[in-house]
Amino acid sequence: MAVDPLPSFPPGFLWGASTSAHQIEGAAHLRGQSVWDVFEARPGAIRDGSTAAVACDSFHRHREDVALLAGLGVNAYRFSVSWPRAGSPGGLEYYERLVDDLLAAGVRPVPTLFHWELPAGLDWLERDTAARFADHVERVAARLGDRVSTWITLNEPAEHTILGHALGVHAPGRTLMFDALPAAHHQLLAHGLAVRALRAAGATDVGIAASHSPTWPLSAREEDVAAAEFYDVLMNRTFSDPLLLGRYPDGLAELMPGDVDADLETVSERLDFYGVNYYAPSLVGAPTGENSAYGTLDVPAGIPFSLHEIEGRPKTHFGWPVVPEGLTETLTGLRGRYGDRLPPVVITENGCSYPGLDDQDRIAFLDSHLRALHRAIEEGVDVRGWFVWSLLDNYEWNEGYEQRFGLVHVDFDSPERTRTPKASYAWLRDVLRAQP
Ligand code: IFM
Repeated sequence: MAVDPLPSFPPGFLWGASTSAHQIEGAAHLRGQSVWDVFEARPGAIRDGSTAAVACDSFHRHREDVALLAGLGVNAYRFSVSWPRAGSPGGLEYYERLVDDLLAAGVRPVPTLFHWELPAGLDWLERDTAARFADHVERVAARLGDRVSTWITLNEPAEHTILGHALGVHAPGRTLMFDALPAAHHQLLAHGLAVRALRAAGATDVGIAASHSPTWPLSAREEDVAAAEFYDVLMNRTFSDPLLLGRYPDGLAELMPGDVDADLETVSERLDFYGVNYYAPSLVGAPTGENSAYGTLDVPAGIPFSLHEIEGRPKTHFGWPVVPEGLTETLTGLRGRYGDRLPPVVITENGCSYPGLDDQDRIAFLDSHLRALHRAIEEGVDVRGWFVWSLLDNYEWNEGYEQRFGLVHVDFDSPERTRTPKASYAWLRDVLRAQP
């Protein structure tokens, strides 16, 4: 464990913890179905065969979660509003109770309006889904807007597009490969419409949570560099360029549906902050003709790149390499590429999966990443906050309950879903107490 105290972060820094609705709420019988409920019923879709029907049961136990946040000493909580729940009787009341309890505990609520649980029957390949999302956002903002100032539109449209629509390992389980791109465009359009709807409802602090993985070429060989560039475009810039520059990387606009130029004006509505989810860099080479792997994800042969293990680094339980300087690189890279078009940044997710209550590996991970974040600030990147992923062990999508990202252990075998703070919880609490 590191012993040097962490450097001080700027005054007013947001210190938060993140979760998402489908991963923690449970109470599936009290909301409409989402594409994830449908996907989880497919044999073999979820590694441990589980579902999120109960998960951490936060729907019934959110007061315990709020008490844990208060005890941790964070000043913000990023949760998500489930679209199917918000459209079900009693759904918005649940989020009102959560927001009221957070405010009473001195914790800023930071809701995300879409974290992958699309209502069953809707489809991101359809343009109309973007307008339906804007309606959902309007309804939620009308109900919570008097108490919520900071909003996140979408979580990781890249992962939802690629894992869910191109590779089929996430819901809705489509394997469309490059034909999945319209799902990206419609999510981006939905984001832009949501920004407008939130501003019309009086919101003044609106952002998105986008995943970013610095892409390292396997070698200096031309074909590896070209494959890495392709991967960077696909995973990062297909989303960040339209959001921040109002245009797609070369060659992509032609593949998108509709009046793309007009849509891009909506997509690139000014943001108050840009949320970055950072986990690890990607080492990318020319295609090998074989399947390749990133952690536990198989990437099929036949796509124009291959993914490679980053050697010589510790790995999380998920198999992801621990590379804190990748966070500094991500942030300085974003500033370099987007310059003044990059709004202040908030790290909306950063964390790791490890088993056990005495999670010294997680402490080392978080310590090194906070130092890397501070280096980016010293190098001039305007970073306003950091949210750990995650407050609780939770339902890790197609991995089920096997990957534990929480500062707080959840006993998924107990009817009470007993919560037990891990060593990392006490560590982060002490770090936050020492901040100015
Ligand atoms: O659990 C997920 C989260 O829902 C989105 N970002 C990555 C996390 C870890 O895989």
